Amino acid sequence: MLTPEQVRFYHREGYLLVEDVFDGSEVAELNRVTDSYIECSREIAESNSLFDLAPHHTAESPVVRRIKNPVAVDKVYARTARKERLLDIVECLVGPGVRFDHSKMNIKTRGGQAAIDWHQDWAFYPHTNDDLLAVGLYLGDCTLENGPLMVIPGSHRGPVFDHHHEGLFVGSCSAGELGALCEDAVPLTGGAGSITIHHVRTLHGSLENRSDRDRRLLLMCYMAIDAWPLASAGSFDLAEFDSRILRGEPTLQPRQEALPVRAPIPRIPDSDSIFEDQERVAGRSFAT
Ligand SMILES: O=C(O)CCC(=O)C(=O)O
Repeated sequence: MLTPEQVRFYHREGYLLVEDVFDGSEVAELNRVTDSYIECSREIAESNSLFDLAPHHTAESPVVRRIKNPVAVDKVYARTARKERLLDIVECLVGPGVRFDHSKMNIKTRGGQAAIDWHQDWAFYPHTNDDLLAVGLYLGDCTLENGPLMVIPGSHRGPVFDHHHEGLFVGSCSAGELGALCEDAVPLTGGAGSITIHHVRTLHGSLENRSDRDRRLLLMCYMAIDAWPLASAGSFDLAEFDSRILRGEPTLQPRQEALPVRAPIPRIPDSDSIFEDQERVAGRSFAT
C-alpha cells in the first residue's frame, strides 16, 4: 500500500518511484524467463509479433529491444502483473477497480542504443478519462548510466503535445515544442525490484544505455474500469475488454472527463515499433 503522501505526490507530480516492491528471488525468476526469450530470439532474423529486434541483432549476438506484451504470453510475467501488492498500489492511484491494459519488456542492451524520445502514452491511447498508468519494474539496478526512465514532473496536468511528423503519428514530440520543460526532467533511478509509476499523460522518455550492463524494464499498464478507449471504439471486443478486469465489476457507463486529446492517426503503414517510428525523426528530443 502507498502512504497518503505518496498518493498526493503521484497526483501532483504525475510519477512515483517505490523501492523494494519485488524481492530478489522474484526478480531472479523474471530475469531467467527473460534470458530464455532472448535465447529464442537467436532463431529469428527480423522483428515479429513477439520480438522487436535492433537492426544489428544476429543469432550470435542477439539484441532484443522489446518483448511485446509479455504478460499475454508467459505465466511468470502474468503472475507478476497480478500480484496483489501491485494491484493494491495501482488501486490507490486509479481508484477502486483495476483493468489490465497491456505490457512490454523494454531492454536496453549494454553499450548503447534504444533511447526513447519524449512522449506521452496518452497520445497513443486516449481514453474517456485519464486514470491510466504504467508501472515499470526494474530487473536490475538502474543507474544514470544505463538509461533510466525520465519523467517531466507535473506534465500530466498540461497539454497533450503533437506526436506527429509530416502528417504521420511518430510517437514522439519535438524538443523544440517542449522547450524549457525538458530541463525539469527527473531520472527515475532505482534498485532491482523497484517500480516506477507514471501517469498516462506524463511526458517521459529515456537515454541510451552507456553502461556495461543491460537495462531491463517490465512495463505493465493498468487503468480504472470506467476508462474506455476513444480511438478503437469502432472495433470493440467487449468480452476481451472485460476479461482483463482484475478487480471490480464491468460497466457499460464510461466516465467521460473533459480532457485534451489528439487522435493517434494516421499511423505509419506496416509499423509496429516505437523505436522505428521514432527513428524517422531520430534524435528529436535527445539531440545533443
Ligand atoms: O523503456 C523506457 O525507458 C521507456 C519506455 C517507454 O516509455 C515506452 O516504451 O513507451
